[in-house]
Amino acid sequence: MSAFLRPAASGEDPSIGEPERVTAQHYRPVSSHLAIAPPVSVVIPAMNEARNLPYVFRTLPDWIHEVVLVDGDSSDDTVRVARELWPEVKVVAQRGKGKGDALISGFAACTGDIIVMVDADGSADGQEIVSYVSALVSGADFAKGSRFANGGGTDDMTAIRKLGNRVLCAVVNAKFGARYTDLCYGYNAFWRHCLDDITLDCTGFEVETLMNIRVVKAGLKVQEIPSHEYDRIHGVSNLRAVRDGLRVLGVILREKGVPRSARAARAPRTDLAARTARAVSGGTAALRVTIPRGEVS
Ligand SMILES: Nc1nc2c(ncn2[C@@H]2O[C@H](COP(=O)(O)OP(=O)(O)O)[C@@H](O)[C@H]2O)c(=O)[nH]1
Ligand SMILES: [Mg+2]
Repeated sequence: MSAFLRPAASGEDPSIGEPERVTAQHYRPVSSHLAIAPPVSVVIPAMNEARNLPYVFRTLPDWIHEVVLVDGDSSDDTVRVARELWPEVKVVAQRGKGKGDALISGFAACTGDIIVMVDADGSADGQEIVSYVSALVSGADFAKGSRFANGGGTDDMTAIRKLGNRVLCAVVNAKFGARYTDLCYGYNAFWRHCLDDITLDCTGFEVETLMNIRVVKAGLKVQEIPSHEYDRIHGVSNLRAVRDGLRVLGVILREKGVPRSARAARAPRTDLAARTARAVSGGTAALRVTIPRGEVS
């Protein structure tokens, strides 16, 4: 993986006083890809994932601005382990139920300009975050993980889940004019401003589908990121293929015919340079998640 570099601070330049000859030694990496680094919040919904968290945190890059863990009333040591592994972790105690509810609470607690959604079961490799962030700083509004884009993959999906995901993805593409290769995948990232356009109002595993539909309806620029989903390390999935597949279908049917938001109809969209400048200077946009539904500690 190529490194993107930034100039070393004064006093660190090994070639002061010599003719200019730029080499990698003159630079310190910001990350493996990035020359600019907006503050990145990672949101981790977790319900009884204490045994998996060491694997998850181990892969997170050290340039992350903050980690927000949304605890779904875990009966194991999820919160204690998270605090041990990442002492600055922001823990949100989820008041409602469901992954969607957890993510909405987590988004509300984020202070970064970019928000990344990462599962707590060890299926997501935090080293991929740089690819998501790269797409966002290069102009995408929403970086959507895909296990079925070229370069992606999955070890974690049963045949029935693959089939269901494929059919539901085809329906979304046909109904909403999207060109997705994956639909129900939890590894995504976006500029915070996207939340202004996709007010979220769901509680369960249908949350990713709802987001994927609403970003298209809002006219946001979506880029798929090839991603590999590993097997959950310990425990079993909370998802039930039929029950949750029907919930996803329900969302797709309900969303059909909902008018594009007024903001989406407005063109042109926010200028990238202005957004990037805002991000680099640490500015934050207003966040439209109306009810903060968890206690942060
Ligand atoms: N806080 C919270 N997290 C949840 C809830 N349901 C699922 N999760 C988390 O969401 C992530 C994905 O859930 P998982 O059971 O692995 O579903 P799958 O990846 O679709 O098989 C995991 O990190 C779970 O711990 C919930 O109700 N509350
Ligand atoms: Mg999982």
